[in-house]
Amino acid sequence: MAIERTFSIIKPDATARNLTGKIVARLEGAGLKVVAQKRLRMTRAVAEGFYAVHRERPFFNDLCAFMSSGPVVVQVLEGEGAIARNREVMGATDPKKAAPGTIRAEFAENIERNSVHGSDAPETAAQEIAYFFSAIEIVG
Ligand code: 3AN
Repeated sequence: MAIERTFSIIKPDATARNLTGKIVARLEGAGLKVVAQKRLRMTRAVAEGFYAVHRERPFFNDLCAFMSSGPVVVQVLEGEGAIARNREVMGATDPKKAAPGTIRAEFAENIERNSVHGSDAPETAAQEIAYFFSAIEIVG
């Protein structure tokens, strides 16, 4: 399988509980390498731009309010099949459905406050990485 890059967010519910290191350890343990990382607070407009694809969904407003409610850690992860690997280690969107041992099963509070984001396809990974990082910030 090819080496890929994917985009990851450690969400405000996780930073509020000081779980950044524990989540990074899970990602690294799954064979993913952190090749870029920064902590920031999204404005409402930045969150709305990031989640524009969900604009028509009933949870869009709450999701953007949550994602701009506190600090996040945005990351670029690199590894073999990184996009699928990251989604495996994250677990299902709804922590009640997430497999045991996954980040969401262990740490997520509910379907919205679910601790991590990970890109779902190569096209979205490229878009999401470019939304937060410039090329010189990513060092493999
Ligand atoms: P995933 O992050 O697992 O790819 P998406 O892309 O379907 O899931 O949803 C984006 C984010 O929107 C989720 N991570 C979650 O925070 C939120 N979300 C998704 N579905 C719901 C829902 N039914 N109710 C509330 N929030 C949701």
